[in-house]
Amino acid sequence: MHDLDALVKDALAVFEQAVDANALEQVKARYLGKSGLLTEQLKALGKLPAMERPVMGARINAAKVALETALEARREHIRERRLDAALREDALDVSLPGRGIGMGGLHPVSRTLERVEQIFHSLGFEVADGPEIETDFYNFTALNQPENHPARSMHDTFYLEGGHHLLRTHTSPIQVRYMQTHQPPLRIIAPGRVYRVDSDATHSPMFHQVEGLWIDERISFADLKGTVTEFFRLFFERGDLQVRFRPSFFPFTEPSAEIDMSFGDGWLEVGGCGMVHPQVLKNVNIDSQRCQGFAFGMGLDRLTMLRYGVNDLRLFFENDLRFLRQFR
Ligand code: 2NL
Repeated sequence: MHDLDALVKDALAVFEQAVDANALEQVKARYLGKSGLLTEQLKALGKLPAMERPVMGARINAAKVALETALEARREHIRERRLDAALREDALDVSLPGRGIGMGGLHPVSRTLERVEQIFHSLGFEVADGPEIETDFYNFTALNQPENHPARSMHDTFYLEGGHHLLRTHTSPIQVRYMQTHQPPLRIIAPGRVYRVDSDATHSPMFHQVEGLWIDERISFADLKGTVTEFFRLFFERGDLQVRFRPSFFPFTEPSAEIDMSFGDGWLEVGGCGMVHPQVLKNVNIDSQRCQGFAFGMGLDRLTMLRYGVNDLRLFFENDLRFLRQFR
């Protein structure tokens, strides 16, 4: 008798200790399993005198019901605890502020390009485009560049495998293609990436250029000076900016000049220009007796450095957000 009460009391305590479903089924077997403690009591019933059996049987059954009730209660408790834990795990605090979508911005060189396009558009120029991979003809031959010119060497120009194609070294080929498909009057700028074998603080193997071209029946060097001067005054927002044209040489223009602008006490070279060489016009089937015009070229990266006071060209191509964010 006493034995049975103690057994029930023990079992209830042990069930309470079980922390998960597995542990609970293990301890259940210890009492209610095939050779569990309570099962053994039932088996022993047969050995009791017949008179004692009904009373003892009823008591054992009551103990069994008590254990099963306690087991079910504990199972339910464990289930609830598991659900609570899962809910807590997945909980999200809907009151937290969102992470936000990072605001992008234009690269400083892109900002310069947009500004250059806007200014030249106000002066009546269209924007032309073309491939970065070019042939020898469009990059050099059409531009009156002699076969043995040093710019054509592998030391200065990136040639593709096979040697038939190259990465354009200036945006002039855009203008050559445009002249092949359009007759004067034509007035375009040709901006884009260009490539040269060169790399230091002031030279990147890839950089950006914008060239311009205006061809009609009587476009003169005076038009060149007026257009280029007006561009630099608008770009740097200085109506008193001085621009000077210093004699120079390019195979594709005659006469040719370097473009300098006033900067502090001195001058800064900001581009090159000239009257388009008659041979270049002949190469694209424009009548050089009837038409003439000017061309110019300048570096977009250089313009950007001057406008924002950046002293190392490489900063534009390292994609360091601490640098780029300053231009938003
Ligand atoms: C410079 C010099 C220049 C040109 C580019 C050009 C284009 C054609 C015909 C004739 Cl299709 N000329 N372009 C002319 C003179 C100078 O660029 O210092 N660029 C950064």
